Amino acid sequence: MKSYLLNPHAQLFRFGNPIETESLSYSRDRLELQIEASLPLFEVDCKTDETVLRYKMNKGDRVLGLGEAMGGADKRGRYIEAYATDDPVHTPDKSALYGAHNYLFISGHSHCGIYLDFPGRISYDIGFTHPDEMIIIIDGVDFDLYFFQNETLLETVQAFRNLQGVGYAPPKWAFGNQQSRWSYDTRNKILEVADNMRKKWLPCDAIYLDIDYMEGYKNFTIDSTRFPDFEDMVKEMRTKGFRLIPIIDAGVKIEPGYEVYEEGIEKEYFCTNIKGEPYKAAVWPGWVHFPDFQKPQVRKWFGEKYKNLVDFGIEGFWNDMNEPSIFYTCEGLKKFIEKAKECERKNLDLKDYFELETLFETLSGSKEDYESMYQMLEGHRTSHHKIHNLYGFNMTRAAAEGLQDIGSNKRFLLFSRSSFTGMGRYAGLWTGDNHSWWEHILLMIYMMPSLNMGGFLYIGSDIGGFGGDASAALLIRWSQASLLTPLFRNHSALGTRNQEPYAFDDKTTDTMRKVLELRYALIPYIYSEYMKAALKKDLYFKLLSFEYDDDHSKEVEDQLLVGDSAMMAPVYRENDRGRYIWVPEEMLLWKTVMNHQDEFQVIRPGHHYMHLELEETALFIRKNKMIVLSEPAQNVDLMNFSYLTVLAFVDHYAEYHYYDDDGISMEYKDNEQQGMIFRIHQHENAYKISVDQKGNMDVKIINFMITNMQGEFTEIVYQVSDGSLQSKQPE
Ligand code: MIG
Repeated sequence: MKSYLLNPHAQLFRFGNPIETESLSYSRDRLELQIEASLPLFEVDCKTDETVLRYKMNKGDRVLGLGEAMGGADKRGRYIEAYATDDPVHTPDKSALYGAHNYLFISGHSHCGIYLDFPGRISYDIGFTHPDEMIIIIDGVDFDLYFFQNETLLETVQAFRNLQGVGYAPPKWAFGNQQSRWSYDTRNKILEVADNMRKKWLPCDAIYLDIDYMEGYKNFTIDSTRFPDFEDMVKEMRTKGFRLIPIIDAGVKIEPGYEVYEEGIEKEYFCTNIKGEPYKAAVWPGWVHFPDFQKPQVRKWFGEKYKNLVDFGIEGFWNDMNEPSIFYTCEGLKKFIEKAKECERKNLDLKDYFELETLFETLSGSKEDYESMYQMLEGHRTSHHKIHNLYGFNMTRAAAEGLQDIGSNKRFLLFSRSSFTGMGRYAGLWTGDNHSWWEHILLMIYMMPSLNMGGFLYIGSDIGGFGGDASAALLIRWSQASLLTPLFRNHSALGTRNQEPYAFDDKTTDTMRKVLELRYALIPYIYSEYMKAALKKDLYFKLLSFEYDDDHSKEVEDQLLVGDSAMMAPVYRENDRGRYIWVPEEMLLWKTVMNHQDEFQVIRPGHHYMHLELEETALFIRKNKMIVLSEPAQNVDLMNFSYLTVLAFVDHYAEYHYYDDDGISMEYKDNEQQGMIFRIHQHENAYKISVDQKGNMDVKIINFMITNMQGEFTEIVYQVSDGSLQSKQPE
């Protein structure tokens, strides 16, 4: 083992000879070799083909991180596996989901964290077997272990965030409401959704095309019977104010004559079996091959294919089935059929019956299949199983790099189902096939900050739940809880009840309109905070314990700090008309109420019960902080960001960097200071406001609404003309 000092708060311990995953992005020229440094706190046991890490947990230690996983934000007491899995039933006992996120932070008397840069399977027994012991088993001996330590939890996580590179920036319209379903499978159905949205005044920016838009589930093709004149349809939708977002799957259909298949075969672009023949598995299209995204030339080739759809006017994609999901292979099916034949007409005992059942259940996503698939790694044929967790990451990287070449200076919407740390530089992710269960609202709340720690910023869950039938109340509460999630998309599975915001009764439609309008009003703040987090490698979602160190704040997992100024505390239980909240310092509660004026209330520090009817949405503004709003519209393109409202809660002094840019180009990259700095001083009940502008901004009017600690409101309107600021009100 060799060890390097990256900076005072990050050390790299290199075990053996790890492969380069490219999950992190930092300059490696100044690595300082440390002689005789040893890994703090963890005991390491290097065996022949696996490595075991042990850590003795102290009484108050919390274990945060691990991204997309079941359980609360604190993972203590759980067993988790990093092995990308397509499991559509997220029950509490599931150990593996779609992504592999190998970072965790231990927060107790002191704070430290690790990141394991290893593409194979890792298991985390976090006090599941022995209550005070964390046992991590890495399925290999070659890996990089990063160790982080700093004064505070936030700084410790930032030491990791700092190695991750600048985050993915979606176009600004991607912060609008998006409507999906498996499937709106004809042109008419898409039009119907669009028209319903507009007719009912439900703001919406995008409608999704699930697998049925393709011809025979072949990537980059279009079923021209269901979608005649696709290009015209894309245009028509754009005039109506919607973008269409098609899905792309990992598997390439085996079909002679199909361009992607033919090219892949000819150029040997597919994963193989041990003999070097293209590996065959079944997914939606029937038999498929999987592109070997480990090869740079394959990434380039696949990435360029997105042009087929971009040429029709498409501006966003979602990558699915890229764990990669396998329904079955010949070998798996054969084993099952043999067993079934053996059982035929037999009086089955328990053992036989369960063997049969297990064989059937493990047909999909079987480890044996992944073991017998091969990819090229640094010139060597390597079992896919060993680098399994990189597959979705590299598929999505291929797409991102392809789109960058195709669009040059243009941003695309892109997110993926499977992921590995580092994918946050290229794209976002959604949390996969949740259910229309109340428990899954809470699961989403837990996942958001856990994912952020790993640099996944453009994230969200299927609002209303994917599997199962949603009720109106579930959809409303889920939407309220997603008020500030960067990705805001309602999606549901084939055969489930319709759950568009207009699919229930009128009252639900009205409530949903109110929630969506609030979402759109908040887009200046959401976008500003998102972009700052991406550019400055910071966090967008934070647990309270990242900012407040009182004992209660450490416990709270169902309230989140969002960006610099806001806290959310949604209601997520059926029939609840309010909830308990912990308020660590004075905050301003903003409640939107149906058919009434919004309510504002200063909440004192402490425990409170907050009443919140189904039709009401709550948002908290932190002390000496502000949020920026503008008028909602039917889509983001129609919003006018020249007229802003700043809602501030000021004791003595508050300052805010409002970031904004054109929302479509790549020019944000060197402009992290772009925007306006608002400063509000309070002195003897009068406010002094100053506004500094950096870069091109088109802000004309700013309406400052300031609340003091007593809950008294002051409104000051500013006009920006010729770059200078004038109060419209006499001083
Ligand atoms: O096996 O494309 O998670 O969002 O609607 C199901 C159909 C395949 C899984 C995705 C889901 C999508 C569905 N896909």
